[in-house]
Amino acid sequence: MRALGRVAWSWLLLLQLAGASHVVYDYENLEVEAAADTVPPSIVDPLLRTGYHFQPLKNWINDPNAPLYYKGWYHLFYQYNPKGAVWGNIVWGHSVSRDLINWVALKPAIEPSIASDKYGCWSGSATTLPDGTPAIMYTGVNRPDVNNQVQNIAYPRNKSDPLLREWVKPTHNPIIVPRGGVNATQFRDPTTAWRHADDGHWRLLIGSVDGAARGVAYVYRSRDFKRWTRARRPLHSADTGMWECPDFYPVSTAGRRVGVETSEAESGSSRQAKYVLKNSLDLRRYDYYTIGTYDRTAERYVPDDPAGDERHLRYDYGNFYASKTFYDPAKRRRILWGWANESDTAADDVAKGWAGIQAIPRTVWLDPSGKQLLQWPIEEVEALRGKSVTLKNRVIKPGQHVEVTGIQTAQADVEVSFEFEVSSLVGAEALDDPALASDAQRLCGARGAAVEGGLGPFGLWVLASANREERTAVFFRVFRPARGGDNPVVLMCTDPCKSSLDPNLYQPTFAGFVDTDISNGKISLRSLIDRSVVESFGAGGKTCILSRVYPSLAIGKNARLYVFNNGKADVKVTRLTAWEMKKPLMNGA
Ligand code: DQQ
Repeated sequence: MRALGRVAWSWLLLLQLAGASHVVYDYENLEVEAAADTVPPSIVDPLLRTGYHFQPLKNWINDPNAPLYYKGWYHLFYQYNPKGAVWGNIVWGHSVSRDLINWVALKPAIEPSIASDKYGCWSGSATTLPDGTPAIMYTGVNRPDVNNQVQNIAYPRNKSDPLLREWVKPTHNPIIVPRGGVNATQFRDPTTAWRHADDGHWRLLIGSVDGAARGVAYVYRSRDFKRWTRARRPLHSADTGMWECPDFYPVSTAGRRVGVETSEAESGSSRQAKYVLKNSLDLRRYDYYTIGTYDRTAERYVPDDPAGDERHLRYDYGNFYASKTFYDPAKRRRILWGWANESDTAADDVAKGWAGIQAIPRTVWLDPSGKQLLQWPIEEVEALRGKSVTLKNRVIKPGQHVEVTGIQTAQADVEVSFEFEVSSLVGAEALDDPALASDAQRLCGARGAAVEGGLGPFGLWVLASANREERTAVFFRVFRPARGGDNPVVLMCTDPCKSSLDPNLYQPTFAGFVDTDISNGKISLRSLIDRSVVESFGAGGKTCILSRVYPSLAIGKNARLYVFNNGKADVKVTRLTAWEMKKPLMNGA
C-alpha cells in the first residue's frame, strides 16, 4: 500500500497564490503522498495522468460539492475516498484557489463524526446566507445496512478564515429526515437554497424517486434555516427513475454570459423569467436538463417543451455526471462543475492509485434561442496557454488529413473554424432512418469517423500516434434534412474506437446533435486535450462532449494532432490555433 509522508509547501508559492503578502496560512501540516514503491503494474501509463484538470494527489473522487466563492477564494469540495482509488469511505475533500485553475488541497472539510453522517458524507451544496456566511447542506448516511439518508448542515467555525478550513455541525442535525412516504434510501443531494423576497422563506430541493419509479425533486421550505417542511407537491417529477444531484437556477434572458444569483432572482422586479432544472439520472449516469418557468405560487416548475423531460438535453454528451453550478459574484457568472469518471478498469485505477477528475469549469448561460444553454471553458484557463501554432485558409480535400506540427499536443487547447461551400450541403448524406435520426449516439456508432460521408465527417484526430493507428476523432457530420425538415442536421461525435491499442479499455462513442444554423457554411470546434481526457465544445458551446481515453502510443511527446476530412466535399480550415497548455498547481502534484 502507499505510504503517506509529510511535505512542507514552499511559503513563497503559497503567498503568491494567496495574492496577498500579509496573509500567512499554516500549510505545514498538509499531508501529501510520498512516492509509492509497491504499486502493482497498470496498463495505464503514468504520463496519462491529467495535467490541468482538477484532481487530488491520489485516490478516488466523484461529485463536485458546494462550489463557492468566499473572501477572494474559490472553494471546491468533492466526494473523496481518503483510503483508495475506488468509491467508498466517502468524505468531503476540500481545495481552494484564487483563479479556479491553480489549486491547493486542504484537509477534508466534512467527515463522518455524528450519528446522522456516521456511514458517509454524501453530496450537497452551499448557500450564502444574507450576512455572507456560507452554509453547507449535505446528505448523511445514518445506517450502514440500507444506506438510509438524511440531510445535515454545517457552518464555518471561523468566518474570518477565507480558507474555511473547519466546519462545525450544529446539534440540531439532521435537519431533514425522510417522512410521509419518502423513500429513505433514495433521498439525497440537497441543492443550494433560495429565498423568496415576499415571504422571506427559504426553499431547497432534494432528489428522490417515488413508488412509481418517477424521478422527483422534493421542495423543502424553512423560515429560519433550521426547521424544514416538505411542500405538498414536488417541484417537478418525470418518468425517468432516481434523480441524483438536482440543480435549479435562474438564467438571464437579457444578456450574454451574465449569471444570476439564486435568491437575487426572487427579489421584486428582478424576478427571472427562465429557470434551468438539471437532474443526474442514476439509471443512465448522465446529466439532463430542461429550461422552463418557475411558478412561485404553486411552487412548481414547468418545462417550456412539454416533451422536455423525454427529449433529453444534456450538458455534455460524453462522460460528465453529478454536476453542480454556482454563482460567482466576483465575475457575475454562473459556473458549472462536473465529474468525469475514468473509463479504464477498476483494477487499473487501484494500480495507478487515482480515479476521477473534474471537467474544466464552464461558464453557462442561456442561448439567444431560449431553447438550450451554452457552455464555454472559463476564461481563466487561457492563462495556461503557452507556445502556439496557427493554420490559416487550408483546404482539406476529401480523404485528406493535415498534421498540426511545431508544438506538443498531449496537453493542448485547440480552436478551429471550418468553412465549406454552401452548395455542398446538397451532397450531404440522407438521414431517413427515424431510429437513427432521433438517436445521435446510435447514428455516430453507425457512421463513425472512418465511414465516408457527403459533407463530413471532418474534424480533429487528437492524441494520435505517428502512423495514426491510435487516434481519437472529434468531428462533425452533416445530414440532409430528414423528411419534413428544413434545416440540415449536424451531428457532433467523439469516436475513441481507435484511441488505444489496448483492447481492454472501454471506448464508448459519444455524440450529440448540434442545433445550429450552418446554412452559411461555417462551424467551429474547440478541444481541450489533457493526456487522458478530451473535452470538446461544438459551435461555440452548443454541444459538448467529454471523453476519457488511454492511448498506449500517443503519450507525452508522441501525441500528435491532425485535421481530417472523410467526406466527399472540400472543407476549409479558415483558422486553427493550437496552444501547448502549462501545468498549474494541482493540489500538490
Ligand atoms: N454520489 C454521491 C451521492 C450522489 C451520487 C455519493 C452521484 O450523494 O447521489 O458519493 O454520483
